[in-house]
Amino acid sequence: MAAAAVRAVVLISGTGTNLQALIDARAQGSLALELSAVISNRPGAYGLQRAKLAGIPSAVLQHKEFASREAFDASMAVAIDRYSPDLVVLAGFMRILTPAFVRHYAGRLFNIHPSLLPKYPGLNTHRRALEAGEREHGATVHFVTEELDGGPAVVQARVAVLPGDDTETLAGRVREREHVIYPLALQWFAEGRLKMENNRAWLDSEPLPRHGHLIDNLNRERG
Ligand code: NHR
Ligand code: GAR
Repeated sequence: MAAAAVRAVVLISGTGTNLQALIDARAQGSLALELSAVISNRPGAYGLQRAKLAGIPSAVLQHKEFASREAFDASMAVAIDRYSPDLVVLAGFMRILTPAFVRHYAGRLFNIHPSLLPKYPGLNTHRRALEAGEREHGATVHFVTEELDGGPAVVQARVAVLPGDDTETLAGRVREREHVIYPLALQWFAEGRLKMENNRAWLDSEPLPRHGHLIDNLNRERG
């Protein structure tokens, strides 16, 4: 008998290019995850179209329609748990999650954040990195904990900041790497190789470095 599929629910707020990267990785056979559902807090999110085109069920829960973050998160958990997922994937999801929600999915809740964490948690990371004159920037896949963008890192991709970069060009270069590292990290989880324990990420029973497994593109880009 074939092993039961590992099931993921993906949460989005926007364009959904990371969702698309997961859909494509799955189609190419490099990601052994069933994408069970996509949930958006914004009805106009283009990622909902991507889900539809890929034949993935979707739902919209608008945070504005709830009296509190707690009420929104509780409804989301109900919507998610209908699909009995093994993991929950934040892919450009823009609402901070309550401690109760995060605890409910502890060890099976992932985010991709557009910075080299622990640098630049929170919003507007590309602008802040440019303003600080950083020569390197990137993205980090991490386990989500109650500490915003502070959970254990799994994979980090570094890109060069190039002369003349603006937030758009830099974000584009980072996003291209996001589309590589998110499927990679989630495939490790799907294979049962990746765990969170003692606030640390473990791959094949070895602790990962604090910044996660590093994928470097600096030299290639600087030429
Ligand atoms: N929730 C917890 N508890 N822990 C994390 O690490 C989380 C999280 C929820 C989302 C993604 C994160 C990112 O990668 C993420 C990580 C939204 C905000 C934010 O300030 C900050 C970080 C992230 C996502 N959101 C505003 C809020 O009031 C709303 C902003 C908006 O709607 O545009 O929730 O960057
Ligand atoms: C990505 O760059 C992701 O890292 C970032 O938003 C973009 C979503 O793009 N996430 C956050 O900033 C979370 N607060 P996408 O919708 O095309 O995947």
